[in-house]
Amino acid sequence: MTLLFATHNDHKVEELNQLLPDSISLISLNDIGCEVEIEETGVSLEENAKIKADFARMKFGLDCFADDSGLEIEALDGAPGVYSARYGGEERDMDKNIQKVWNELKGHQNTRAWFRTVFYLRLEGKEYVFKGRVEGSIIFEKRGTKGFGYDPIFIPKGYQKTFAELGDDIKNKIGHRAIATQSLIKVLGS
Ligand code: ITT
Repeated sequence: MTLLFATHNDHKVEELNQLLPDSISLISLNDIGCEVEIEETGVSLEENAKIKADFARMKFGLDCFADDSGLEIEALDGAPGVYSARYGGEERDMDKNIQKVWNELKGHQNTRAWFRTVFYLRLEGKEYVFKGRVEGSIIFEKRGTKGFGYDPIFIPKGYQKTFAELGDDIKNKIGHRAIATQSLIKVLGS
């Protein structure tokens, strides 16, 4: 089956393509030439995932799903959270986003953090929500070149390296989207 993934983030598509069986092929908003920036006006990952999936369903009339994810830091009361993509400013610059995390976290002993994702699936008139979460901690330097976003400053619990050092093999086993994808696969029935 072909499923529309309502995202402009090619890193997410690449991750999901590695996780899904060959019988499910994804097309993204970039693949179908949709350049519209969907306004993520929700105050939670759940709301934004729904906004993105509903937009794609209305515009293209296809079964689809969307993901909204974010990094949540305990000492910052869950920030950047739903604002992860724009934490350092509207230009969505990851260097600025990471610098802001470091500025805000400076002086805190507690570096505990987690990534969280919410998938919202619209399939054959039904709606489904799947969630995934991975625990870890923040470091004050960037390490590694794999992955994307906050991966170079996030060390998952039980490891000594960042997601950007560990790469796909580990992230595809323990990552937040990997966990949510297991539930997605069950519903898609493959
Ligand atoms: P779409 O909305 O088009 O799907 P996006 O990049 O804007 O793409 P989100 O709204 O879900 O995605 O924003 C989440 C941000 O959180 C993203 O830009 C990254 O900075 C960060 N993030 C999400 N998942 C991540 C991951 O697995 N590793 C590192 N950072 C991640």
